[in-house]
Amino acid sequence: MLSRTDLRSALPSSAELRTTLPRAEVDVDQVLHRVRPIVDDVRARGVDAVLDYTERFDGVRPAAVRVPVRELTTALAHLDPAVRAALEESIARARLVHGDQRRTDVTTQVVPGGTVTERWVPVGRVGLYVPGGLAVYPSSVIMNVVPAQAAGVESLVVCSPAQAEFGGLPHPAILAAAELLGVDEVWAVGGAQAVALLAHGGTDTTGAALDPVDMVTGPGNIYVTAAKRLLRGLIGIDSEAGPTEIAILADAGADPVHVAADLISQAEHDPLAASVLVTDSVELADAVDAELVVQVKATKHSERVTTALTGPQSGTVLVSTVEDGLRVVDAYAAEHLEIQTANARDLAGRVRNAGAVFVGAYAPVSLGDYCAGSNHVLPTGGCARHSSGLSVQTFLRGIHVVDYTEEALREVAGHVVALANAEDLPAHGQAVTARFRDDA
Ligand code: HSO
Ligand code: ZN
Repeated sequence: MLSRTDLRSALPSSAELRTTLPRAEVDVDQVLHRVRPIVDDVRARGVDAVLDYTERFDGVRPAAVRVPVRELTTALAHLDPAVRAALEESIARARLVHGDQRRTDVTTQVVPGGTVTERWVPVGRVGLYVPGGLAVYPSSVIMNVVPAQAAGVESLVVCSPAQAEFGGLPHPAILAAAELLGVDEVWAVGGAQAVALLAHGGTDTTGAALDPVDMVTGPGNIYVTAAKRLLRGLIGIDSEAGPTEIAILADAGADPVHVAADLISQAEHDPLAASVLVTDSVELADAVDAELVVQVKATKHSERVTTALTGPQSGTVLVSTVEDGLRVVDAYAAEHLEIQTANARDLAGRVRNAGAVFVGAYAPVSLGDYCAGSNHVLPTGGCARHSSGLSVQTFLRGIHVVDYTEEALREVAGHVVALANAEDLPAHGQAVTARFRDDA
């Protein structure tokens, strides 16, 4: 079922691997020209423009875009108790992990009387985007809100598309999750228009104000990503989210039933999702293929899964050793990487590039999606080579506080002047010497 790339005779270099390995092509640039007018229109016309786009794209024109707080309470009251319990467990585990990520301010004494303190200050106001689309993601509300709250972000607003079948409100599970997390500002808006509204602010038909945010995080479709790209700078963003990816590094000892199930689990998100198996065992590759045929037939979203698994972004990569496999998955830099080999823990400790690593037979990606405590908003498209998933750090800025006494400045003045002159910026040096004019 999966196409095969055979790298057993020779392993390409990392740079070559990046272009050899299956990967989805998502060209955000190609939709920028359609998204720019939407962003401009929302800046000019605010909520009126938002309502026009919501009507056009989501097929509903809500009476108000700001969701009344009572709708959040109602949604939680009607939530299936089993789902509520699961969300609560997910929140508790995520709070444990993200609570441990908090930073402390560090003061370094550079010289006697001269210190630099790095102060970690949370972003003031953050907009969290929760997509609609093929699935509903209350779990993503958790994965965005928990690190922001743990960082100390004071003001949080959630945006999620208005849904015609819920009378223009976002999906009730999203509202219930916001309520569970203590977020009471939710706006029923999705797509590029949501990012534009968050960035520029606006006033609802009811008079409710959406204050502009400093940062927008959370995954979305290509239009949301394009809007984030256009507005980056005015607002901070997390990394641009592409379709989800799973890579599994497995040897002959892996269970093909588990491997197939995990490949399918992420393929279920999106016809463009990538499922990649890297193995040194042809027997395992064959067994996984056979198992995929059986499991895909039985799975609910069989059509979507088949498209994803047979697309050019998915496939099996055959390598001659697990060590070569490690090089392959490092070059691929998957959003999610499972290691199902002997010594999985050891290998996991040596991985350089992955959004998150899942160790051994009992840590499937879907555990991480919901209930491991880890974050599931992770870098895709190879961005794991340079970026991390959402964490407390995403929502903090380190501010250097420079504190020098007269003596400490005097001691280094000559060096400042020398560097200033070398850069032909003598006024820089004079700003220091002006303080010591009376010195001989
Ligand atoms: N696997 C997705 C997250 C998710 N899965 C949400 C289920 N719900 C991207 O990491
Ligand atoms: Zn998932």
